[in-house]
Amino acid sequence: TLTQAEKAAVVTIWAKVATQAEAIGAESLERLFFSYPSTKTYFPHFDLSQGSAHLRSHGSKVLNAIGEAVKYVDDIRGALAKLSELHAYILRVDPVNFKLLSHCILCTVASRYPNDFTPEVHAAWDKFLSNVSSVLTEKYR
Ligand code: ZNH
Repeated sequence: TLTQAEKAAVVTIWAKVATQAEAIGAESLERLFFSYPSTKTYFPHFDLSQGSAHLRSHGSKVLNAIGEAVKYVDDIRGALAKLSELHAYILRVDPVNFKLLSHCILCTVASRYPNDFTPEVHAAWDKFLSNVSSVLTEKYR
């Protein structure tokens, strides 16, 4: 779990990210598919070209879910319960991919807000994304 200081850091960086959620979500996905091409296999039905409508709408869904986790940071499990079932039972995304996407989200945020991305914010954001990933992968069996 996050300390009070870590929660505060997450809320602060999220306030900036939320204003650009669609663009940041889309860029994170572009980075994911470009750096880790095997992740594209989950999206055969998407147009994955840079800036596509699919990337923007899916990117904004992913970031909105992260926003819910920020809002309910003390109950991420409850906030993301439905998504957790979706990823485990229906989508069956290999859990390793969550680390890759988290890394790409981290890079995107760092490159867009270099001055805000202090070591403390980096550490808190990384830990927070890792908590989100744990929740989304815990229903696997
Ligand atoms: Zn996921 C979907 C979130 C990760 C794959 N996702 C989804 C959605 C959301 C999400 C919100 C929508 C749902 C509905 O519609 O209902 N994810 C998310 C998050 C994360 C994720 C938050 C982390 C952080 N995913 C992921 C990964 C992968 C995925 C890693 C792989 C690679 N997802 C997916 C898919 C889908 C989803 C495939 C479906 C899409 C469509 O639309 O079809």
